Amino acid sequence: MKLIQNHIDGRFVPGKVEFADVNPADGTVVAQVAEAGRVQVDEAVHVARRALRGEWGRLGVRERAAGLHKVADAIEKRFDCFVQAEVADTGKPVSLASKLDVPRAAANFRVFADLVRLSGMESFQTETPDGTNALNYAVRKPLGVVGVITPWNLPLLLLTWKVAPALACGNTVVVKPSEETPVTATLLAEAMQDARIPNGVYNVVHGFGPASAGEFLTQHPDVDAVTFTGESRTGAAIMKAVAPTVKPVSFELGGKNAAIVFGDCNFEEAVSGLADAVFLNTGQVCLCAERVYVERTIFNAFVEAMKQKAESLHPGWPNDERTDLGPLISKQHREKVLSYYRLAREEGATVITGGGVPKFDDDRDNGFYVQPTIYTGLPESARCVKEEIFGPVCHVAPFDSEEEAVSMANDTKYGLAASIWTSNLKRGHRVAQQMNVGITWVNCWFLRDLRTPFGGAGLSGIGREGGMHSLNFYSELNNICVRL
Ligand code: NAD
Ligand code: 6OH
Repeated sequence: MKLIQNHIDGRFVPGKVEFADVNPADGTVVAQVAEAGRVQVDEAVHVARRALRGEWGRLGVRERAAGLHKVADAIEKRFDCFVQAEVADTGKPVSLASKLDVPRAAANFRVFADLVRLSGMESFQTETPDGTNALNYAVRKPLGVVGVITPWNLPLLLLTWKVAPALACGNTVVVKPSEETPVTATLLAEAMQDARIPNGVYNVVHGFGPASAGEFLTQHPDVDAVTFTGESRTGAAIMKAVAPTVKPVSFELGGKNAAIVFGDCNFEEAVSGLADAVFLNTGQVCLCAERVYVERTIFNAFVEAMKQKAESLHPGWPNDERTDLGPLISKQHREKVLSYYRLAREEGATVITGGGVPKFDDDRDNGFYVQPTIYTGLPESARCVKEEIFGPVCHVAPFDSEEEAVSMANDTKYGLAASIWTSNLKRGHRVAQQMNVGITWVNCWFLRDLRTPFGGAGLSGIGREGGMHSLNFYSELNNICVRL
């Protein structure tokens, strides 16, 4: 059986304990994974610190940027390998991994390589009482060793979204990928070697959160900053862990995102966009819409059209090009999603479609598939309308006025993303500006420009990444004031 190892100082190293990496499509074990203990996490942090003082720390911005482009080249060279690894680990359709996850990983390196090379610095000429003036300018320095902790839903995309800007700014990293999806982070170590990124700059430790590699990394006194994507509750635990050493954090957390569909929308485009927003990656994208508010004039037609979309999805084997709905990530996550399917009924929902588990009569019955599901009829106070489910499911509710729609959409402790569907652009802007979220799409969803701010309000996160926001998080600014 294949062994997925830790990667420390350019070497692949086993662990004392191993755990299984399971294929969610049929429940088979695809590999064993070496769990890093406290000693190995300590070693990874130590070599990452040492690498800061070595060749990597002496490189100029242009050389670092060139190195990151080579990492992108190396990802593209191993494209099929990355796609296959991501498909086996997550169960996501091969079409999705090859259109979204792997191309975005390469793009993450290219965008931040270019951005850091082309970005200038802040400067101010400051007047002094004697008229001699002073010049202020800020220089960027790396934070140091950055701990990167990532989830299982878009494993390589989300890991590289953080690793690329961290390296662009001259840091070294110790990454702890999700225990559910350890392979692409490990493959990335090979791409780093192809690109001749010096040893110790990119290190991987495998394991779980509490009392395992995740916690050992966040608690480590020699880690200078932690960047994390995952559940809001995990973010809270990490905040506690970093508090004693006052590490800066960047958190991209959960959501309970709303979509508002106005009667004047382009109906076909809205239905098709919303079908993506609800079901893409089996609903396991933090930006997915789980609350859909539809103007009453088109409510029945919209629910019927979404039902047809849900029922036309093809929940096949992940490697089948026709598959557009994979399984959930794990047995445990399926239990959670199914518990919400049950709860929705107890809370009085009308089941428009789905609500259960599909039957295949082949090995997929040992996997973690669920039916795409649409509910209506729940009160806004229902737990299924308030809590993140993270599955292929939404609740659709009618509204009668713009104010009512805005008020329902904003009635949440989360604040990640929203989408507005209307052909009245004036209304699109007006409503978008009232959304208490970090990202609002108008007549589209998950359309990304990597230079834009990305992050969430409330329980959905702390800070913004993307473009200059990433460069600002992953560097320490030293303002220099020179008397002229
Ligand atoms: P999770 O929080 O369970 O795990 C994420 C990572 O944190 C894993 O690597 C895990 O091992 C680690 N971890 C868990 N407990 C830890 C601890 N105490 N200390 C240190 N590390 C710990 O999240 P998940 O289930 O993997 O991912 C799904 C969640 O991620 C959803 O809530 C989703 O909304 C969120 N998410 C948010 C974004 C965003 O950009 N806002 C993107 C993707 C996913
Ligand atoms: C959450 O599951 C998706 C996050 C997406 C990004 O962070 C991104 O940069 O597109």
